[in-house]
Amino acid sequence: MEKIFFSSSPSVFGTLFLFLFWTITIVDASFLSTRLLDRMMTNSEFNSSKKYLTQEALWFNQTLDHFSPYDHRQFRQRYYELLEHFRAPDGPIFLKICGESECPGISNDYLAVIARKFGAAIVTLEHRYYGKSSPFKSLTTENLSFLSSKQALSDLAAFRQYYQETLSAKFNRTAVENPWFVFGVSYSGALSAWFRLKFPHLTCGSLASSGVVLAVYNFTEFDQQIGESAGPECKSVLQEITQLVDERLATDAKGVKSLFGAEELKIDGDFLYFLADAAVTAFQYGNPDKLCIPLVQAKKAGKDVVDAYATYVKENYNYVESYNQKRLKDTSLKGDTDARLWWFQVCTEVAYFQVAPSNDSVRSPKVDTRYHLDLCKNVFGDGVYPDVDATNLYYGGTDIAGSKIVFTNGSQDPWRHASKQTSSPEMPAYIITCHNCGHGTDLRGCPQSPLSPEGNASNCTSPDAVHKVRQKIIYNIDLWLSQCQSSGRSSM
Ligand SMILES: *[C@@H]1O[C@H](CO)[C@@H](O)[C@H](O)[C@H]1NC(C)=O
Ligand SMILES: *[C@@H]1O[C@H](CO)[C@@H](O)[C@H](O)[C@H]1NC(C)=O
Ligand SMILES: *[C@@H]1O[C@H](CO)[C@@H](O)[C@H](O)[C@H]1NC(C)=O
Ligand SMILES: *[C@@H]1O[C@H](CO)[C@@H](O)[C@H](O)[C@H]1NC(C)=O
Ligand SMILES: *[C@@H]1O[C@H](CO)[C@@H](O)[C@H](O)[C@H]1NC(C)=O
Ligand SMILES: *[C@@H]1O[C@H](CO)[C@@H](O)[C@H](O)[C@H]1NC(C)=O
Ligand SMILES: *[C@@H]1O[C@H](CO)[C@@H](O)[C@H](O)[C@H]1NC(C)=O
Ligand SMILES: *[C@@H]1O[C@H](CO)[C@@H](O)[C@H](O)[C@H]1NC(C)=O
Ligand SMILES: CC(=O)N[C@H]1CO[C@H](CO)[C@@H](O)[C@@H]1O
Repeated sequence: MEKIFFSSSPSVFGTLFLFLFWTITIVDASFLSTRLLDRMMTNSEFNSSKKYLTQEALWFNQTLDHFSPYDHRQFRQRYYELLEHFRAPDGPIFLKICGESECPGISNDYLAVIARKFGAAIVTLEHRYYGKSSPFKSLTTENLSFLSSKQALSDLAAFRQYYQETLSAKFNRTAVENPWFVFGVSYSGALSAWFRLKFPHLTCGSLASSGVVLAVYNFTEFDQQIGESAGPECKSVLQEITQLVDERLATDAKGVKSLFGAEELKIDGDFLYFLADAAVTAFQYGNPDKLCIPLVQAKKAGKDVVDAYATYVKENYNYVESYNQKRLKDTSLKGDTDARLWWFQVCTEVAYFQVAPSNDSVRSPKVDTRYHLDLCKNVFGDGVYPDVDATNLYYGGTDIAGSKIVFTNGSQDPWRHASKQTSSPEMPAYIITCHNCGHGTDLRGCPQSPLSPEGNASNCTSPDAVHKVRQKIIYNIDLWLSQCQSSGRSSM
């Protein structure tokens, strides 16, 4: 099972070159790194039951519109800092980018282990609009016009300058820069890569864990990957369930929805999308057996597979309301705003429409392009649809012309088809291959279901696959930080 792909042929040269360079210059540090890491991972000091390392919010005055010459409005943006491991005053600063959800603190994941090793401070900035960083008290479509990845990247740049100045002032230093490194998982993994692309002078390098840098309109590979990750047996049960549910929707919609505790989903597409996602998350977050074993068992025992799936969904996927378009239209800041905000980004910039492929799909064929476009229009109004070509033109998609960016992916993660999966010079890509390796496994371990930020590599079916990629990550951070420091600037 365990297989690590290093680089595909066009990129071997680049990676090899870096490797040789590094062996000559800082070989001692490398062995130290590995040993230290092993010791730390077995160290009981690393309290994995603690969800957040800090939840003490700090605030920063951010510019609302980075691209207007005359709009000088500001809003309060939330951030966190962790100086516990910081080797003052010269240590590196790890900027952990928060993505498309509320950011309640600095989570206790593998990044904390790396930070300790490098004597790094960790700072994290909540994404504009999410959580407590909303510029407006009402999230109308008009008020969402400053919600974009471009604005978010400029937020990060402005924050990076502000924090550097604050830290320098604290230590009475002038004209000195600490070396920075940026990190992110998923959408924030894409932001991490794009930050290094657009602001190479502000960070020594970037880790884009499951970073979805390619905007995809009809994202059929997503459903195909679910089928592949499930394997033939589980896949065919999932397909049977889809077919039975589609039939029951035609005859007794209310009954089948209530079986899943989803009566509130009046639009059939919302219901079918919810059912598809409930299965997706099992694979995305590294818990395939929890879903597949009971389904396959039910099938073999001749039981009703729809009932078996309903049991799974009700026990493990309690997110019905975020699929309800009626709720998605709610513009108030009360309750959970994440779903509305992310759909806005989906409907304007990145799409990733998780449509059923025309053949052999796991999800219902009714989850199609039309469903997504109708949702965008219904929730946000006329004229709101994603221009993925413009997004890919701006960032380059998988042809991103960056440098010093590590891309990592999990073998069972459906999102990896929107990430950069092949190495290129100065941008190594690694895949973690194992039975429950999903989204962000390098930082979060396995399993992380349902949706928890922690994780423990010893719970992956191949801890060694995770371990090897983690060593590669450390190797790259070490290398790029040292190049940054030796050049006396935050970038080369
Ligand atoms: C990870 O999980 C294993 C087994 O569940 C446990 O023995 C180990 O202490 C955990 N490691 C960490 C770092 O939490
Ligand atoms: C780990 O953190 C949890 C939650 O903060 C706490 O209850 C527990 O006592 C801690 N354990 C250790 C060994 O420090
Ligand atoms: C942010 O702006 C407010 C109002 O203008 C001001 O009172 C506050 O001191 C500013 N905070 C920071 C951190 O600059
Ligand atoms: C935008 O939000 C503000 C409150 O922050 C509200 O007063 C205003 O009406 C909203 N604008 C629109 C067009 O809804
Ligand atoms: C910075 O300078 C101030 C004023 O000279 C002094 O009080 C403070 O202790 C210094 N801080 C550090 C960390 O050196
Ligand atoms: C997406 O799929 C729809 C429906 O199959 C099709 O009409 C459309 O042309 C596709 N768009 C792209 C950009 O592939
Ligand atoms: C449809 O899917 C089946 C099963 O995976 C496959 O055998 C067949 O070749 C596919 N047909 C097309 C047109 O892709
Ligand atoms: C690891 O697996 C064990 C046994 O299945 C489980 O009890 C534990 O909660 C898991 N740990 C994590 C961090 O998921
Ligand atoms: C770096 C790496 O191993 N990339 C692989 C990720 O998965 C795709 C599809 O299976 C391969 O084509 C890549 O080589």
